[in-house]
Amino acid sequence: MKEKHLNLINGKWVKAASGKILQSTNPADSDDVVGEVPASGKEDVDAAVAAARAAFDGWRLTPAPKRAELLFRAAELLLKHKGELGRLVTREMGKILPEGLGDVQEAIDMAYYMAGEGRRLSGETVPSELFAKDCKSVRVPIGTFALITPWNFPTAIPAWKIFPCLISGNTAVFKPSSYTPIAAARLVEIITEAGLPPGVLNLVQGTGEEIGEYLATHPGIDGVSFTGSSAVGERLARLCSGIEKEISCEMGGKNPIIVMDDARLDLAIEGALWGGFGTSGQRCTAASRIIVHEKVYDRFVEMFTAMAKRLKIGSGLDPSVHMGPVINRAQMEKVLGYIEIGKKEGANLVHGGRALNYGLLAKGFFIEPTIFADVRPEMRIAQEEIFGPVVAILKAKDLKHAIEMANGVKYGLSSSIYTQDVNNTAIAERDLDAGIVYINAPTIGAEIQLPFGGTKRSGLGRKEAGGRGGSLDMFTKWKVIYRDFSGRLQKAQIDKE
Ligand code: UN1
Repeated sequence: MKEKHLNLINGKWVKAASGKILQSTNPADSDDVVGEVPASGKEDVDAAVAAARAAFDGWRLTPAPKRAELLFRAAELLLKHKGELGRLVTREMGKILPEGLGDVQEAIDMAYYMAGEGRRLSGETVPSELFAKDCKSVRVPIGTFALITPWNFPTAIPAWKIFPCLISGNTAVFKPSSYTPIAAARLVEIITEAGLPPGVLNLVQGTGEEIGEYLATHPGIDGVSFTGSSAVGERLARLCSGIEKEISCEMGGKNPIIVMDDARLDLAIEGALWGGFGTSGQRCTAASRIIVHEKVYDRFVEMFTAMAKRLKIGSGLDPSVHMGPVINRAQMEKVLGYIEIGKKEGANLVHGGRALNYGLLAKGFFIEPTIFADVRPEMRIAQEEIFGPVVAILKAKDLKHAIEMANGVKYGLSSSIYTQDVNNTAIAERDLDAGIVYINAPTIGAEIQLPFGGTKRSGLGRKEAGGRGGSLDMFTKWKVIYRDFSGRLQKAQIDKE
């Protein structure tokens, strides 16, 4: 069934002004057209930004607990539609169904969590040094945000942005990836069923080339929250600096799992398979490097390869399948290109390496789970983000050497260590230069109630998701209020009594 969806501007579902459309297809079967959406242009962005700006005052002045009621309702509606939406995520993006459902669950979790923030959003009240005077800091909304999201988490990442943005009292123009527009459209349809006032959340579908940069740098936009490639994020950050726009970018990763000689190898292998090949390696948190202690290196490579050989590849809707396709032909070619680079660099291809283009699989973009052993840290396949099912295994002499290699890349999003030694865990926790450190768990699976984001070229600006240092800092600014009720002029730092 082909779905047709529209843009949402000022509470109305509308076509692109040009009437153009873009189609979304199933990466497991390119004959399966999932649906179509408007291919928006600049005038559509202008209309959405104007609507969001017009809605700002009304929304800002709506008490946060009232805003929260709408978010609670949205969470309940998402829960009701979880099965439908999860299947759509799988059909449009390719990840296996349990992951599609997990994607939606992450959106639901974020909706409930941020709804709860409606009764917190707390600042500080502190004493004044002066008589009959009080002081407090409060969080206030920033204005109208551009929310620009990738295709690998078609509902979770939009939810990471939409819910904290709205609970804080901002309005939004949401531009999802043009590869997963249908899941984004359904997400917005479900959220707006909760009864959001017109203009608070607007949806503009289209390509990054056509409208991404235009939206991010639009004079009516006060802040930008972007998740995607480092190249695009860094470009947007450069463009936004100097034009008074808040910008936060979540970008790439080259996330390592360290496996020590005292690790439980069965656990480490299971974790590496999930971290490396889950979502076909298309997570910014994917475990694309496994750094193994030399004492267990050969055994690890042998056991890990044996397990990877058992992974069944196919449509994510087939319950017997472990790994789905990559998102599209361009991504498949990019990944295959990196596999060639790995071979040329002299890494040892121990498993996989090919596109699976026979039978039904030929209609989709399937790549074998691919493992390179004996990878040296300076090789491109150990340095650059591939965003596909390709894992590089490196050999370490000891923990210090392992951490050096783990940190020796330009990224620092997620990291992990498998060890049974408490001292090793403490050293890894202290010295891994990454936004997230997992102990005896792979690099994927961050929970929404903690900040999400990385160091170095993995992130710019504020972090996403919850907790102290999370996205409320991205979507609010601090205002400090002093109130003098002494009835006279008091001078801070100067008055003596
Ligand atoms: C991403 O890879 O872009 O931690 C986000 C995880 C997920 C989110 C990943 N909760 O793997």
